[in-house]
This record gives sequence, C-alpha cells and structure tokens, in this order.
Amino acid sequence: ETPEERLTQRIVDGDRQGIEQDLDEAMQKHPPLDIINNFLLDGMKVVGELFGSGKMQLPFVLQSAETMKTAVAYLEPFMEKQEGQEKGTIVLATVKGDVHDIGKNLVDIILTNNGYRVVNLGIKQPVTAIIEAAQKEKADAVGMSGLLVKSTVIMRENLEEMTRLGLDVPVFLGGAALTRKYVEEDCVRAYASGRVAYARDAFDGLDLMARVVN
Ligand code: B1M
Repeated sequence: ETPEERLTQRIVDGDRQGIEQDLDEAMQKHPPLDIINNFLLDGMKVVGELFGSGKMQLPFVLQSAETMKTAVAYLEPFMEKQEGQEKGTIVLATVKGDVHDIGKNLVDIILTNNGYRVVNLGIKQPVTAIIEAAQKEKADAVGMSGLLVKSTVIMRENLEEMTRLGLDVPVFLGGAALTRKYVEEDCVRAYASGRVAYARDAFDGLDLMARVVN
C-alpha cells in the first residue's frame, strides 16, 4: 500500500491516528493541495456513496469528516501563500439549516492563500447575518455554500431577500447539490443585479473572485 492509498482509506475508515506520518510521506511527492484534491477527496467521495446507499451510518461519516479536517489542518501551513496586500474581501457562509463546511473551508484556505481577505461566518447562517457581514466588511463578493438539496432553495430565497434590500454585491454559489443550470437560470433570476455565478470547486471560486476584483 502506498501512502496515497492509505490516505484515501483513512478518510473512508475515519482513521486519523498517526495520519501525519502518511501526510509527510505523501508531501515528499505531491504538493499539499494535490493531496487534498486527489487522495483525500477520493476518500470522501467513497464515504458519500456508502452513506447514500445506506452502507455507512452517520456517526462513521462524522469520523470521516473529522479525519478530513485533521488532515487539511495539518497540510495548511505547508501550502504556498501569496504575501502582500489583500486583494479584496469575500464573506463566506454555509447557509441556514446546513452544517456541511468542509468544502466552504477549503474555499477559505485557497482564497486566503491567494491573498484575499476571507470573512468566514461558519455554518447555518441566516441571510440576515450574511447581509450584515457583507455590508460591515464592505465585501467585494459573497460566497454561499450548502450541500443539501434544500439548501439550493435557501440560496435562491437568500438572493430574493438580498434583492429586496437592494444589495448588488456579486454572489458565488457552491456545493454538491447545485447545478450550473439552476444557478445560471433560477438563481440569476432571483437576484436583481444578476451577478450570481456557479463555483464547481474551490478553484472556480478563486477564478470568480479574481474576475470580480480585477
Ligand atoms: Co451529509 N449529506 N448529512 N454529512 N454528507 C451529504 C451532503 C449527502 C449528499 C450524503 C448522501 O446522502 N449521499 C446527503 C444530502 C442529500 C440531499 O440533500 N439530498 C447528506 C445528508 C442527508 C446529511 C444529513 C441530513 C444526514 C442526517 O442527519 N440524517 C445531515 C445534515 C445535517 C445538516 O446539514 N443539517 C448530514 C450530516 C453530515 C455530517 C455532519 C456527518 C458530515 C459533515 C461534516 C462537516 O462538513 N463538518 C457529512 C458529510 C461529510 C457528507 C458527505 C459524505 C461529504 C461532504 C463533504 O465534505 N465533501 C456528503 C456526500 C456528498 O457530498 N456527496 C453528504 C467534501 C467537500 C470538499 O465537498 O462540500 O461538495 P463539497 O465542496 C466542494 C464543492 O462542492 C465546492 O468546492 C468544494 C471543493 O471542490 N464548494 C464550493 C462547496 N462550497 C463552495 C462554495 C464556493 C465555491 C465552491 O463559493 C462560495
């Protein structure tokens, strides 16, 4: 077994004891972000499939998520960082009713490492909190994340509320239950400024942010 295979298996098994050693070994061959995107997220994909088909119970999914978080936290200091002035501010949140935050936190890490200021509000954020933060922080963009199907509806409702309050800050939407079509049709229609974009992954989020501030 290679360290790469062991890392994938550790996510599936929720086995974080001694994971640092495997991460160190893997880092001799791959940059930290590649380790996350390839081997760790591969494991999470398996977890999602097992859970979705009823072959894995929730407490074990939680162990996998914790293992993922431990690994990402260990790798984070080894990532390349862009120094210098902050290029712009984004307010990030997982929407109301949704606790999934691994994807959102990856977006945070990647944007932060690329010189943006990220105000990460956390999980289960009502739209009022998101709007307040966007105004207070003078955000250049707002990023909403959510993995549940019902979160896709909440995102659209949030945009309607933002329209009612006259906001026109660009909004990025991400999360596994979204589709590009839903974002570009239903969500764009819900937001008067029309400035809504779909982010398939964290790098998409980075591209969108770069387009907004430059
Ligand atoms: Co939950 N869960 N979960 N879960 N969970 C899913 C989402 C699910 C698809 C699993 C399944 O059934 N196959 C399913 C949703 C089904 C649906 O809505 N139709 C589900 C369910 C049902 C639930 C509960 C309801 C289970 C229950 O209680 N019975 C419950 C919900 C609680 C709640 O939110 N109120 C629940 C709970 C949990 C845990 C707490 C155990 C744990 C989360 C821990 C945590 O996040 N702290 C968990 C996990 C781990 C998952 C799966 C297995 C993995 C999610 C993950 O972290 N993926 C997930 C299965 C799946 O997604 N297929 C599942 C890795 C992560 C990096 O990917 O977040 O998609 P992701 O982020 C990607 C992109 O989407 C994008 O970039 C990231 C990197 O590429 N992205 C953005 C995301 N946000 C972005 C924002 C951006 C830009 C890009 O800019 C703003």
